[in-house]
Order: sequence, then C-alpha cells, then structure tokens
Amino acid sequence: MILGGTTEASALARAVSERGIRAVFSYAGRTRTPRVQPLPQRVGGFGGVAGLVQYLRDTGVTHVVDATHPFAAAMSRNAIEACARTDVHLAALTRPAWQPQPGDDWHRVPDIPGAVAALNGPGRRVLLALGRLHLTGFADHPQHHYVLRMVDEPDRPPLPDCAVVVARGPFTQAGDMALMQAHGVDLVVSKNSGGDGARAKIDAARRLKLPVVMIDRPVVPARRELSSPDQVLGWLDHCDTDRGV
Ligand code: 3Y8
Ligand code: NAP
Repeated sequence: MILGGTTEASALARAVSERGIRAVFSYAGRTRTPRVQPLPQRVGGFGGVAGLVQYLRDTGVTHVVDATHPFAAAMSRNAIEACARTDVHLAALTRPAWQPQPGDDWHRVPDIPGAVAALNGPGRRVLLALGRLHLTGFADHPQHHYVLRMVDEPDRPPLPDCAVVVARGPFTQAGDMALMQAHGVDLVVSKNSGGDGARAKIDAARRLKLPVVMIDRPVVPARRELSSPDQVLGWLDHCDTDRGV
C-alpha cells in the first residue's frame, strides 16, 4: 500500500503500476477531487493505529510505503506503529528539506504556532500558502492582510482580512512572482515541505527579496527512508515475501 498525497507518491504509483505490482493507493480525503492514480485507490482515514492494523490484516498487504507529506506526521507515526505490530515491511519515500541559498531571507520557526508568533508586529501583506487546515491560529493577528492559497474553495473566508486563491500545485516561480506582485505581498509563510511542487514561492520570494517565515518539519520516529521510486522498487525486489504493496 502506498500512503500518498505527494508528487513523489504519484511518481511511485506510476512506477509500481508499470511493473505490474499489486498495490493500492491511499488518500486521506482532504481534497474534493484528488488526482486519479494508475492504481486502485482508497480514500479516508483508517481509524488510528488500531484501524490501520485491522486494514493491514484484512487486506494481506505485505509492504507499506509511506510517501506522505513531511508534515503528515500523525500518519507517519501510525504507520510505524501499525507495521511493527503486524510485521508488515515499512519504508518511507521522503524528500530532503529545502536549504537556504544566498539571497534567501528566512526566519525559521519550529512549528505553525511559531509562525503565528512571528507575525506579532505591524500590519503586513502576508502570503500564507499553507493550505486550509492550519489557519485558525493566524486569527490572533488580524492586523495583516492574508493571501491564502488552497486546493478547494473554502465555505467562508477563513480570516477577517484575506484574499483566497484556489489553486493546486505544482506551481511555477514566474506564476508565484506574479501572484505576490499582484497582491502586494511583503512576507511569505511556508512549510519546509521540500520537493519541487511547493518550492516556487521560495524561489519567487528570493527573486523579489521578500522575507520568508519558514516552518521546520515535525520530527518523525526513525524508519527506513528511501529517496526515489527506483530505490523503493529495489527494496521491494529484495524483500523475501510475496509482493503486495
Ligand atoms: C489530498 C492530492 C500530486 C501531488 C501534488 C507536493 C506537491 C502539489 C504543494 C503552496 C503550497 C500545501 C498543500 C501542497 C502541495 C503538491 C501535491 C502539494 C501545498 C494535494 C492532494 C491532497 C493535498 C492535501 C493538502 C493539505 C495542505 C497541503 C495544499 C490531490 C493537492 C499547502 C502543503 O485544503 C486542504 O485541506 C488541503 C490540505 C493537507 C496542507 C494543509 O495543512 O492544509 N496538501 N494536497 C491528499 C489526501 O487526501 O491524502 O488532491 O490530488 C497534493 C499535493 N499538494 O501528485 O499532484 O508533493 O508537496 N499541498 C505545503 O507543502 O505547504 C501548497 O500553495 O504554495
Ligand atoms: P496527518 O495529520 O499526518 O494525518 C491525520 C490523519 O489523517 C491520520 O491519522 C489518518 O487518519 C489520516 N491520513 C493522513 N494521510 C492519509 C493517507 N494518505 N491515507 C489515509 N489516511 C490518511 O496528515 P495531513 O497532514 O492531514 O495530510 C493528509 C494528506 O494530505 C496526506 O496524504 C498527505 O500526504 C497529504 N498532504 C499533506 C500536506 C501537509 O502539509 N500536511 C501537504 C501535501 C499533501 P486515521 O488516524 O483515521 O487513520
């Protein structure tokens, strides 16, 4: 089973499908119309560790590849626990964190509350490209105008003074520069997601000489980590059990 929701998970799904490996692709169900994968898909939580243990036992999955986003820490922790309890092989398909480059003006914070605290100052025009799930804390700082980018149209404006941009990545540097200039953005808040699908805003901020509040990743317990679909296929080939990802 591939725990999906990232560019890397989609690349792995293509590789697994081309190799004819039996696999299922799992989404949490966070978006209305997730990308269709070339594998059978399931959508929705499992019901915590116990639910995932039951799912693994019921389906006979022999290998789990955790290709979720680096901020999907609860899913990753649950996968470690459930695979340990069921003796199912587990590997994570991860991508390195972004590193600051010459010209970057990053203010690193440890988590999302840290990003909220960093906005404790005079009103600014802030690009909050964090999606929909973690915006409520920013209501503590209504002095800012927020430009919010999210995958689906929210039911109501999530913050008092905001502009909502509905868009699904991957994004481009030129597109994000245009977005920032059109909205007069003077500060960017970003997760250190890594990968290519979300990095355009960081490159755009550097080009426009804008400061970035960069949110470090949550810590995930140790597990086998692989960095490419080929490495995952090699791992599957070397495991001694009948393959059913
Ligand atoms: C549901 C599946 C693919 C995967 C594409 C990647 C790239 C585009 C960039 C910005 C940052 C953000 C957000 C983002 C990116 C990729 C990747 C990535 C960031 C989809 C998807 C699902 C989600 C969930 C969604 C979260 C939100 C986060 C938007 C599909 C499109 C901000 C993360 O509205 C919501 O509830 C959105 C929730 C979790 C973070 C949050 O906390 O709000 N991703 N994103 C997955 C599921 O249901 O299991 O709909 O097709 C996948 C992708 N999003 O193959 O094309 O690989 O990272 N996703 C962040 O990085 O900060 C946007 O705007 O600049
Ligand atoms: P999370 O906080 O780590 O997980 C919360 C709960 O959501 C999990 O305990 C699990 O529910 C369910 N879940 C998460 N990912 C799942 C998956 N792939 N398949 C089935 N259930 C899943 O996760 P999140 O940060 O909300 O991320 C949700 C999804 O969005 C993941 O697929 C992730 O890859 C994708 N995504 C997240 C981000 C981000 O910034 N967080 C960015 C891009 C993509 P149960 O406990 O009920 O099993």
